[in-house]
Amino acid sequence: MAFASVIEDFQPRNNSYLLSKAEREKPVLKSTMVIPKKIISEKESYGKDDVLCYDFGNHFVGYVTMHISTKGSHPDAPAFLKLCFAEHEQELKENSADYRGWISKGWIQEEWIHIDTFPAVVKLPRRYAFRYMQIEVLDTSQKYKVVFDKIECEYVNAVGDQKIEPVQQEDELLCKIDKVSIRTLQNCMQDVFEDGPKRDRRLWIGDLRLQALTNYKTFKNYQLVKRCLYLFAGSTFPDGRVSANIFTDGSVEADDTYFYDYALFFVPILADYYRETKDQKVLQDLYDTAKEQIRFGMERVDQNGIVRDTREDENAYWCFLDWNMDLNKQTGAQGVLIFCLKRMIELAEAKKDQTGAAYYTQELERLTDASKKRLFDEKQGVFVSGAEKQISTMSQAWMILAGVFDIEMNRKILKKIKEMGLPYEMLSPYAMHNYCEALIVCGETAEATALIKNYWGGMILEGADTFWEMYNPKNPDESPYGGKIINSHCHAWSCTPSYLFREYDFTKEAEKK
Ligand code: RAM
Repeated sequence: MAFASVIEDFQPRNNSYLLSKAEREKPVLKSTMVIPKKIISEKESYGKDDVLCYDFGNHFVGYVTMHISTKGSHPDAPAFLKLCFAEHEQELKENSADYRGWISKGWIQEEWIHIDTFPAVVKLPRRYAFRYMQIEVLDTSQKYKVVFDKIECEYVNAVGDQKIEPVQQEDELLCKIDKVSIRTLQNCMQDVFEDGPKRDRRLWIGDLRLQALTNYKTFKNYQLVKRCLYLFAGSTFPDGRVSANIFTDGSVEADDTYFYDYALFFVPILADYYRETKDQKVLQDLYDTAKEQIRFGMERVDQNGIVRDTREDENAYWCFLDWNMDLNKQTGAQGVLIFCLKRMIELAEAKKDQTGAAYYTQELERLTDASKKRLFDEKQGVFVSGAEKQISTMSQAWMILAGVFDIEMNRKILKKIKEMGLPYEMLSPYAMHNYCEALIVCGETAEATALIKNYWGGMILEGADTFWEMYNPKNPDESPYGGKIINSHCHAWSCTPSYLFREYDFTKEAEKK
């Protein structure tokens, strides 16, 4: 399994003007020193086969330094240590040697190190995302043991100790969910909005859309969003398509992965940024990139006004939507395109591009009508997707978010899909967010609240300090990669409860009844 076949000799198209603007917005990271809250061990000095674990009491991202001395005779051999960093306690119980998944085991946060000279100050070169740090002493010698005098971590992120007003919620669990959401977002705000500070530690555009929205309601760090927009526009596929993610380690380079929905999200991200800032210069610089993404999106629309389904040369991830491999993406993709066309009209109007606005409005109508006519199954009262006419929750969610029907009809669709037992399980907080927002725009805030308490609250019950990239309450071992040890437990696309609580009026439904 992989997202896409590797494109040989892929050369991203880099635009030095846009990339220099991205560089200008690069944040200076704020840092604080933190030390463990407790140590799980009773000993003072450690020799062969001893294990100890530090609990930092919360999730941190940063650089660890160990101050180590010795006890006994003069060290006559190096100390040999194995270090494991875990975001969640459960990770410490897993054995990395058993991992056989399809993405690199290089992401597993563990090190084997030798220390030759004492006393030693060992500053580990890698940045870790963790709460727990376990040290296994593989060996010292019969003549000496090691003493860990001090372990400390330089905690880094783009926002530092900026305090966020807690959301007005009486409910204790909802307050906790809000706090954990904010911590999740904060720890992912580094040089760029990272998807997860353990993995992949880079800028993904589907994640960015939700991070930016939550950021506007909390940290209000416009500079970082601006930087990320310029990065996506500044390094693209050679034909101008926006890549699903960007590497910023060393030189800036677009990855050779294209997702239909992700590229289109450039449009709402720019439109949201413009709504927030009214920054004309950014609009001027990035309008054409947004236009291009709609053009590529429209290229896939057939003469009947419907986005074409998976082609022979593509796998299930031509469009992302969620990690559920069985999901047919056609109708979801159509919903995303309509959703983005609406936002493109907004951009065209802001840019005073009348011809553009007229064209997008006409296409919006064509695609909306076609969706009603060809993708909606009157008999069953829901949208269907693909040749197999698959009925999935994600298809309904995106058609609702796209506003293909009015609110009354959308409520009926929601009712139907619930009666059907929400087919094609949502596996990620990302998909769950989109379903949740669909409920809210239909006025079902009580139900959305219950879902947030159940789903995000479920992670808290399982000990989350930050929210995860993947959570399936029915299958705790769920991993899209073929091994849970590689999953990220601080993943920004799961931070959206803090956005939803502040964007929508959760008392509305109660009043209506
Ligand atoms: C994962 C990343 C990211 C997501 C993509 C689809 O590998 O962690 O969060 O956007 O896949």
